[in-house]
Amino acid sequence: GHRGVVVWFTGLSGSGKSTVAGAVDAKLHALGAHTYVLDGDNIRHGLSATPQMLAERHGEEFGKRFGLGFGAEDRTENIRRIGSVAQLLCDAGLLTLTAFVSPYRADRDAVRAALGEGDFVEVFVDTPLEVCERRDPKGLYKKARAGEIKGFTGIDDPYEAPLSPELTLAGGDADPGVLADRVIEHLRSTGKL
Ligand code: GGZ
Repeated sequence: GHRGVVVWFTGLSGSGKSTVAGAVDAKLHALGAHTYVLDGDNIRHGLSATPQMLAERHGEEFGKRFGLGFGAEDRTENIRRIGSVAQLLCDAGLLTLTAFVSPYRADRDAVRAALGEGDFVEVFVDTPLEVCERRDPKGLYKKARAGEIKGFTGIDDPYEAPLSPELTLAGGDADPGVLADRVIEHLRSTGKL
């Protein structure tokens, strides 16, 4: 048995955050741990839906007020909402994994402060931009280079790497399963598992 903890993956788009978080989730599940993964797939369609998505359901004005895009304030609010949900899941005793770019150090540090040291494990998925751009699973880097997407992290928007993450994974050409094992080993060695 374990108490709740938040394992917070941060890194560029295409760095492998979601893949590694998913692999950790599967392995921990097999060990009988109670886990939950928050990522773009379940958050940016719901809690942090886009202005356009909300406009369709509730009108233009509503979409503008509560929808979130990728501007600096929107990203900060996205991370605040996710941090808050992660804290609730953690309080409920779940081993919570989050996979968001979360490019701003201050936003991640605010989540750390809210959770308290010990309950927040920051994992920097340190994959070189060239590798992320070569992978380009959704073709977003290509669009960003072409100027079709403005403010794309790593291209024309900043990414502030963690200064002292609990764990750094060199995500360049490593197997996601091997990286997942390193996360699990960290949780074990620090008594969180
Ligand atoms: C960065 C963007 C952008 C911009 C859309 N910048 O590879 P993906 O597709 O699945 O990961 C990226 C995801 C980033 O959403 P997050 O909620 O993780 O971002 S943040 O923590 O900054 O709030 C990418 C896609 O959404 N995407 N536009 N401009 N990534």
